[in-house]
Amino acid sequence: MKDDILAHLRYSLGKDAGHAAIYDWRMALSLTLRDRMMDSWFQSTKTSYDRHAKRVYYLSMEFLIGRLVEDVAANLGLVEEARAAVAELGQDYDLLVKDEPDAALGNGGLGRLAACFMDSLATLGIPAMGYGIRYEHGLFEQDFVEGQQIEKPETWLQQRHAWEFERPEVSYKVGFGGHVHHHEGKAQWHPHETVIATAFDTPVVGWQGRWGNTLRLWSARPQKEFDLASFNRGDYLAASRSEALARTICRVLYPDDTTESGKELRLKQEYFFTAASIKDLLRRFFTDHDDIRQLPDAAAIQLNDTHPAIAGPELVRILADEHGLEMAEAIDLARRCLGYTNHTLLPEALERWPEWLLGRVLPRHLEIIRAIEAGQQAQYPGSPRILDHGNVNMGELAFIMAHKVNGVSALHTDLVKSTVFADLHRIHPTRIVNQTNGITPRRWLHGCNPALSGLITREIGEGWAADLEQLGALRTRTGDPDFLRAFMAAKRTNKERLSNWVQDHCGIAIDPDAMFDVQIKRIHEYKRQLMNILETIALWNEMHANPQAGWTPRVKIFGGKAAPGYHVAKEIIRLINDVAAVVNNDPVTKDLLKIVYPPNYNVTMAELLIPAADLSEQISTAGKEASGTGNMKFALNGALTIGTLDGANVEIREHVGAENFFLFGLTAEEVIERRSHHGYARAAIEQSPRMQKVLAQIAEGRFSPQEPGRYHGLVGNLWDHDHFLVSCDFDSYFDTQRRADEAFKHQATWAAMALSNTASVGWFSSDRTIRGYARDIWNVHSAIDGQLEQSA
Ligand code: CR1
Repeated sequence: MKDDILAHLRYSLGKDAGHAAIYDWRMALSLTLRDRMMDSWFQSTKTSYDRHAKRVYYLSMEFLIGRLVEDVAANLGLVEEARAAVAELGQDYDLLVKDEPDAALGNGGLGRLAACFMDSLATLGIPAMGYGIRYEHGLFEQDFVEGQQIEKPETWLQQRHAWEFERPEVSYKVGFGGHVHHHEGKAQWHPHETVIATAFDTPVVGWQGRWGNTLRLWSARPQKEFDLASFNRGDYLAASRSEALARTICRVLYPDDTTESGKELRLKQEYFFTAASIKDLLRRFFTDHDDIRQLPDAAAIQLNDTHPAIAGPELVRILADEHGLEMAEAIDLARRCLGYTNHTLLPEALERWPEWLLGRVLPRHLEIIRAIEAGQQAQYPGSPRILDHGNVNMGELAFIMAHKVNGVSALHTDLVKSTVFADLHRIHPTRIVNQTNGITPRRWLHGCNPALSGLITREIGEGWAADLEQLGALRTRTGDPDFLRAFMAAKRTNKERLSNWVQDHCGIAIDPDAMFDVQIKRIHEYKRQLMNILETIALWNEMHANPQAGWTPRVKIFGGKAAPGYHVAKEIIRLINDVAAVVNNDPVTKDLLKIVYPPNYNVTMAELLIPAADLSEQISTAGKEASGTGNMKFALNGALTIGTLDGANVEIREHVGAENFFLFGLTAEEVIERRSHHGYARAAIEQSPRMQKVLAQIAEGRFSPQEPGRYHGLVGNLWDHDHFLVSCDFDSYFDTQRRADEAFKHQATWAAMALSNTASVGWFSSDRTIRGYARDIWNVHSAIDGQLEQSA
């Protein structure tokens, strides 16, 4: 490996060892590891072709990949060898690992889920391809200036991306606008603008390198490089018009998380990558088929939320306009290929495009959507409308064009059936299925927590990494004091690692013996970071008044970004930072309470924080969090959850046992009931002196003395509206936190509870999730024997 790294340094980077910068070394190491993926990758592709295997095509606007060096090295079993080779070359392996940009081509859970799925598909040996967009700028970089979030462009592609292969020959035209020509019952779309989609492939090799799939990300380039005639006339702007469209299409990831964005550019992004992906999979299909009617036997196309929902009409367009199928048959055939995953019930997140806009950008697709609508209404009169009040409802479109629709946790799926898609569910009672989310144990235990995974492997062998339910064997160790001590020692190692990092990066000294209480996720009202900071203030008040009362010392850790246009979320960020500035400087509570909010939370930071957490905050308003996946990562790494009965919390609690989970708050049903009472927030606050005091302090400017009125709006909204019921759950949240304090004082019992979590969440592996999709939705098989037989 050492020789290979040196060869790459010389021949791929053009450097000799004496002049190489850290970037060069990291690239040389990455390319060396990439080389070692090739045999498995080629062999997998060949096997898929030889067997005419049905493939999964996972269409997603987001893949939140993070760093890859260690991930690849671990999957190939090469970590020790790589570390040694780098050391022999006089370099620091950990520094090289840290030099890699965190590829943030996603916003949050939806994008990270797609990345975990790619890992599991490869590990299970399921022939699959992920399709997405190669954004030039990933999710913005967050900084805090005077406690306020500011956004800076992210620049991961300013340096070469080590893992990808550009495929200039894999290019397709994607059109926009123009008109439709109808002649003798045939339709022909003549787009007005065209861009070229070019593929960039990243190999994704699963555990132990047994199988490799491809993540194919599309980049846009202009059809004509530039218009030389215009250029020569001196009209430089006209000369580069087509270039401008192409560049903007894959310029940035939209930073909205669960909010709809009505931007024409976003619609173009969605169509761009969907159209290229469908062309690509059809080209592959025709290499070994000649009858388009066999497509459902060869391709399972999964729509990750509605973002690629235009795949339905696009496939119908190709089948009808290019292959001459009757419209009804085309619709039916397309449906048999398509599955749709719903990730949220928030009404503001359900995509709707103005009909005029969709018609202008995709005129033929609008006609097809009308045909789909007409077919549905003819067969099921009174069915919910796709076209409605001048809008195109992408949720209804995706539902009607999919043979299976799935939610992402048991509770969420029930709510999908009873709320957003209630009427469609009545018409199609077998279409909606549940597939509870999962996480890859390779990155989220083996990779990020060497201390704990080493201990587990010594205890039960290493089979757990590919069969996470083997962790169940650890349940018998909850009564073994030696093992519990070792388990807590691993936690302690991770807490020390984090404490050092916090000291270096935030300048805050934290005590590894304190309880590390962590809430990391996008900032959103429904996720209730606001309730967490209010509880922190209440706790601080009581600690300050009575510092000798035997408190459990706490470190409250926050991480997460707000969508740039989401004003309230940004106010919450500022409040957390303002409160931190006051609390962290209080000499009375200095050994009892600290608040830490490092900026720019991302996958890499999650890998540091999660293994060090004692308490996992999963406190959303019940009925609002579709699943959550951070909740699974924390439990797997031995944190206890404080949480509501929301999303996958419900199932996590069932697996770990009620006695090992700090439950509080209203249920989803109670939330709905409570909202029907006029003035519920005011009534709740009036019954809580503790909350009243906190709100008064904020409103009086206790945390913003330079600008006492800074949070009037935020506080006023809690009294008068409080749509997410912070007021109603506050007291039970506070009390439950004190129960957690008590439990933490008894470290031996705490250890047993924490171990019960690790031992009981094997079911939340994304391998189990993917087995479920393979069986219930895709009807695909593993190319590795025995891989799908485990429970799904
Ligand atoms: C949900 O909010 C879920 C992920 C992945 C998010 C979260 O609860 O875990 O999806 N939804 O399923 C989302 O981003 C656009 O919607």
